[in-house]
Order: sequence, then structure tokens, then C-alpha cells
Amino acid sequence: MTTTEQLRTRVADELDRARARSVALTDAVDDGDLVRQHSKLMSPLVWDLAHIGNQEELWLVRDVGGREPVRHDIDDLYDAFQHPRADRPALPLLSPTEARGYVREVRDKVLDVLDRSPLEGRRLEAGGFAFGMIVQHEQQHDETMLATHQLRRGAPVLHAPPPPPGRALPTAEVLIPAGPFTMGTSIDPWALDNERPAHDVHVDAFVIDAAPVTNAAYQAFVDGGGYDDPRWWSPEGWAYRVKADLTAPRFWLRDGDRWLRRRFGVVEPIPPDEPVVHVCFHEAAAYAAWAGKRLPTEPEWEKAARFDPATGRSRRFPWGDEDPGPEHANLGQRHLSPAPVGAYPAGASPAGVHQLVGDVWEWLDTGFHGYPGFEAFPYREYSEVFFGGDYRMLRGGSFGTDPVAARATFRNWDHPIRRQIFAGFRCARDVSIAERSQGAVTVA
Ligand code: AVJ
Ligand code: FE
Repeated sequence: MTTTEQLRTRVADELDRARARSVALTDAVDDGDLVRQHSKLMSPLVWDLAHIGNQEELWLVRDVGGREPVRHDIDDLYDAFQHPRADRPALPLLSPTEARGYVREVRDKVLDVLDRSPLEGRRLEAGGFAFGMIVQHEQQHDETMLATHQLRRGAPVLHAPPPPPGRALPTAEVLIPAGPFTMGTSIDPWALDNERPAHDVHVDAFVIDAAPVTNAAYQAFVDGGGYDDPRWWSPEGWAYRVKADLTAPRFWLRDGDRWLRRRFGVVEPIPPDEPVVHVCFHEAAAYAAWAGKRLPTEPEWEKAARFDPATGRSRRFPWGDEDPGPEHANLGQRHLSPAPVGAYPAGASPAGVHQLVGDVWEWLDTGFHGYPGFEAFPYREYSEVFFGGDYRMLRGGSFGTDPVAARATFRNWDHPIRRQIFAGFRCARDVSIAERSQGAVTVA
């Protein structure tokens, strides 16, 4: 049993943890770097900071708390739908000092609202869901700010210990037998609208890689001429590869006959056993075709991540229902890179699939749609307005994702050309006729 007091303490802790990260990411650079646009794809960091505060004000101070606005005059500036990222530096934004003061003022009021909220159920005004949504919103923007840091030029300002070492996995691939599983959730209290409701999905037997594709494997595709052979690319992917002159993952640098990478301001050799990161959907799909495979679909990924054959239940995480600890997954910006394959044996799924959660977001060959019975909550602009758009799903979270936004039902999406996010992939394939006739697969 979780009492309201325990829930209140948990919410307060999560709000604190998110804010500590936002402060660390914005205090790491000077004011010039806060207001500068490091890439047309990203907002100035100071926009993210004030936007975090503005969303918190809208949902928690005004809606849940029923209080007077703190700054109603800036709502428009920090509405992501009013101003595309590329235009944000030209807006009359709050200065770094003003933005810091604003988020502090909002937070003080929010802690007072928290003390007076019942936190029961999903009714918006009760606050139980709204606080969780706002914690996740801040953490999601903290991952976006981390991506902005990766795009920033100049000396390194972020530091973290290296990830734990990898180890060999028993098999390269895992077979997931045919059958139904429960996708999505109707019970996770902080699940967002697009994760709901739980529903049964039949998934044919398929084979999935036991780990994400590594830098070494991906480099074989690069060095083998994969970027020069349209056979591996979809027509749309090839058109983008030509237009953007793609030759390797973003942040890889040619150094004579070897590759280096730039990572948070450091140029370094590319660790062969780490999952490849900073590839777009088209690059991932081309690699998969070159390897004689394909990308998983979203139901395949979620079944590999959640289905427990012993009980027939879907878990919250590959390892079980308990929240991620440092032994389970590379999450929460504890390390500033993916971890080598095999680094998290305790995080494997019952079927033996590793590193589904953490390390890198995984591109999937599925567009963004609502589940059957979807209801927009609490606002259409979180998910619904993106349904059917030019997006592909990403699952599992990255080293930059906080555990609070990394449950195995969590759905992320982006344009198939995006490379600045911490995205990699793993491959899947259909079951071969030989594997079927060997009886390795039961076809339901
Ligand atoms: C779910 C990561 C695609 O960053 O655009 C942040 C999350 N929504 N503020 C995004 C989000 C509103 C969203 N993604
Ligand atoms: Fe936002």
C-alpha cells in the first residue's frame, strides 16, 4: 500500500531530482552558451529551461492548484507549437537570470500545491497524474538539453564515469515464439496517454538481436560501401542519404584510415563494443537490409521487452516490475555514452534479450498511432496531433533518459531523418523455413 504521504514524498523527490539535472545542464555553460542556438534542430538551452517552468506553471500552479498565473504574459513564447525550434533564438526570451528566477518561483508554488493535493486517481485536479506528467516532461527536456550539449562546440563541460564493461552474450539472436501478449498499460499511474490502454496483440514468431547493433558491426557496413549502394536503402532513405551527403553516423570523424568520434567535446577512438548511436531511421533500415534482416516492429519490440512466458504477463521492465537500478540499465545520464554489449546481465528479458532499456533509443519500423481505445489526456498536443505524421517509433530510452520516463511501455517518436537524438537500433528477422521445420518455433 502506498499512502498519500508516501506518494507526496516520492513526487517531491522526483521534482527535486529533475530540477537538479536541469540546473546541472544549464549551470555547466556560461550565459552566452545558454542563449546561443547550437543547432537549428534545437532550442537555446534557456528556452528549454523557461519552457519547463511554464509547463509546470500551466498544469500544476494553474490547473491543479487553481492559483493565479505567475507569468501569463510569456505563455505564447514557450508554447512549442507557436514557434518552431529554429525561430526560438529570435524571440524576446527571458534572460538566463530571469529564467532561473521564474522556474524557482513556479517550483515554490508547486510544492505548496503538492501539500494540498489529494493525488488520487487520474482526475487532473487531484494531481496524481499531473505531477507525474510534469516530472517526466522536465526529464524529457533534460534529455533534449543533453542532445544540445552534444551538438555544442568547444571544450567539454560535462563529466561522468565510464559505463561498466561488457561481456560476451551466449547467443547473438533470440527467438520469440508466436502468440498474443498484452501491449500498453491501463494501470501504470504515470503512463502517458499514448501508452494506454492495455490491449492484446498477436505477434508472429520472430527472431531479434540479443543486443543493439555495435559500432564495430556498423563500421563493417560503412567500410564495406554500404553508404554507396542504393540496394540497401529505401527510395526515401537513399534520397535523404544523397541530399544530406551521409557517409557515417553523425559525430564520426575520418582520421586517415580510421574513424574517431566527437562526444560531448572529446574526440576519441570509437569503442567497438558499444551500441552505435546517432544514426537516423534510414541508416538503421539500410544496415538491417545489408545484414539480411529488418528493423523490429513496435509490437515485436514490446513483446521482446515485456512478455514473461512463465506467467503470460507483460512486465513493466524486461527484468520485472521494479524500477530500474544501476545494475539493470544505463539510464539517467550516469554515464555519457552507451555501455558495451553485455554490460547489464541483470537487465535482460526472460527470453534473454539484453539492453532493451537504456543505452540507445531503438528505431522501429512502425509509425505513430493511438492504440485501440486511445483517449487524449490531458491534452491533444502531447500525442494525438502527431498520429499518422512522418514519424517512426523509438523505444527503450538512452543513457540520457531518466528512469522515470523509461518504462517498457514508454513510446517515443521522431522524424526518420533525425540523428542528433541518442538513437541506435537492433535488427530482427522472420523465422526461416529451416528453423520452422526443426520445430524450433511453434506457429500458433
Ligand atoms: C515525446 C520526446 C517526442 O520532446 O518533442 C516534450 C516530449 N512533449 N514536451 C518531444 C515532449 C512536450 C516529446 N517527445
Ligand atoms: Fe515540452
